[in-house]
Amino acid sequence: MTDDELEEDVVRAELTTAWLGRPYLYVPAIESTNDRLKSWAADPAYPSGTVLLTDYQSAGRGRLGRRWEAPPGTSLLFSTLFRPGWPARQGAWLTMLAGPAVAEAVERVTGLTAALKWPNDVVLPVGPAAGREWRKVCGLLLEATLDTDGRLTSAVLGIGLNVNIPAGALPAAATPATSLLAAGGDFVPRRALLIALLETLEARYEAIQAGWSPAREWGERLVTLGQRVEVTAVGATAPLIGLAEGTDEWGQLLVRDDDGRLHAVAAGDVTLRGR
Ligand code: BT5
Repeated sequence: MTDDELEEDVVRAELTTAWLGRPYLYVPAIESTNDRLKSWAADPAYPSGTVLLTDYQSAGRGRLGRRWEAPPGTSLLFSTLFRPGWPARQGAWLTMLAGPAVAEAVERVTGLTAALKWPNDVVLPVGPAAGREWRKVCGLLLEATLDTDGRLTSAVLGIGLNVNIPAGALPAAATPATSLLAAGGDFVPRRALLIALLETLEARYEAIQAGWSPAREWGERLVTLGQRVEVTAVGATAPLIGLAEGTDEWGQLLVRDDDGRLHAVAAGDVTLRGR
């Protein structure tokens, strides 16, 4: 048994959480953990907190029909089922709690510094403080189902975290990719990282249930804020260029364009254009 194995018996033996990852389900390979867990979401036999993890996805997905690529056995690729019952717009909070949870687990286990890029990336710094670049180490994919009252009956949160992908095997991507191995130089035991991540996720979800908002912690980790950005909003015809001034309670990015108008962007892609 190595500390990199993610099979059910070894993970269950070390799991420290109360309900997140219970059950914890592992398959060696699958099309997409999000797709499979979504197909199970209507079945009440799968409780809130169910985790499905794999070592390889043949059809891993990003947002908007994009692909998520990772060589077998190199990453954390998993999805978690939640049954929040929250109002629809609060759904963004699942992404907003997951970003800081991933960043904290990465920092705790590897000692690296992690940050967030709006709306759904975890990034690592490259290069000196002046002229620093950010590379994507993790992507989040949230897919929710609403009931007729507009409440979130179920939500599947997918996490793809590049752990031990060698620098030469990183996928070519719009936001340049990195892995914990490529950034830190050391092989990272995936099981310790997974256990830490399930803990940080559970703690934040429970804090929300107790009345906490993830907006502030999330906003504080966003490298996007204070930057000149080009935002391609979902459904928009032309990109919006301006200063990313802040975010609101529901995760929308507030961008001041060059005419001084403030725009709230709910979903889209951002390119950082420097200060
Ligand atoms: C995301 O989408 O970043 C969400 C990724 C979610 C993946 C997880 S893995 C477990 C679960 N099951 C699934 O099927 N998916 C979830 P988006 O922001 O659209 O970014 C996608 C883009 O990131 C792609 O178009 C590539 O440019 C780039 N990309 C692909 N693989 C990557 C990787 N391993 N590391 C960094 N960037 C990558």
